[in-house]
Amino acid sequence: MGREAPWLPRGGRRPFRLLHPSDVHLGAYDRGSGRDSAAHRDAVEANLRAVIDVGLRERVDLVLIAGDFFDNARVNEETLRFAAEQMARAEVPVVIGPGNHDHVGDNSVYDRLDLTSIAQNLVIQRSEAGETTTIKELDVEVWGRAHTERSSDFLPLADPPPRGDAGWQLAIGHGHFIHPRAVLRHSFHIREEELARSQRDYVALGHWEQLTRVAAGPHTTAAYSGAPQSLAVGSGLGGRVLLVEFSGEGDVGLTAHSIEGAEPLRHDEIPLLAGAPDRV
Ligand SMILES: [Mn+2]
Repeated sequence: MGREAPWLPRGGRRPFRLLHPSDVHLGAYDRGSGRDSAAHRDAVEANLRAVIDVGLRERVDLVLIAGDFFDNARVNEETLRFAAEQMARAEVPVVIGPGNHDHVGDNSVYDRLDLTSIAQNLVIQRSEAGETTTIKELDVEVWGRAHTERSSDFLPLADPPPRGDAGWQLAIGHGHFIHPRAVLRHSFHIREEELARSQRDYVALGHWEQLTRVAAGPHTTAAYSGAPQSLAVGSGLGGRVLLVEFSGEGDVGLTAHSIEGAEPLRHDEIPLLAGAPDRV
């Protein structure tokens, strides 16, 4: 925060507020999933409603969903419709960066129903090579690579293009941040050096259940929101969604809101994981 990145545009930038959830896993308990449970299904749906409620209450301007929004490609059609209705309820642009559970390509959950016909504010990023979504009225561009599940060595943050024309440059990454105790056999590596080189102001991360900031060089902020419903709830670090405030001076500040009414965690209260440049 309060840093002068060399790439910052001169003069002020347009302030805005972002909601960043990930790993909702909608439909994880649908009929036919092998985990059929009406009670769990209701809980997952309530989680998404609660996430959108935070966005409405906090008057966010944009929502970025950092992957694993759906649990699998066989979720019930009612789940697809429910998801689209909730996106529409957000009433601001919503960008989904597909993760490994809700990948694009062959047998994609996103090819079953045109969610954007119900939620006209929704953009689904579908390119494995990466694509940029422009939200002109906010002076924001969002870059991300979609998972296809074709290769386990997919690198979500590899080779982002240079910063574009918009004042705010964001990215979405769904993968496994490499830290000093990281398990390297896990797929979809994301490294501190890649985050720093990306020259993005903020990188919305997904794939982990637990809320954490990660090291991303001196000029980039990057964080996992964690899952709204998490095995880590008892730690106080699950059950969260991130509010990201971008100031006119170029600052990026996080607040982790609870979807269960616990106290919000301010930026510096959110744990920060170091990178591990020597681990290969
Ligand atoms: Mn994942």
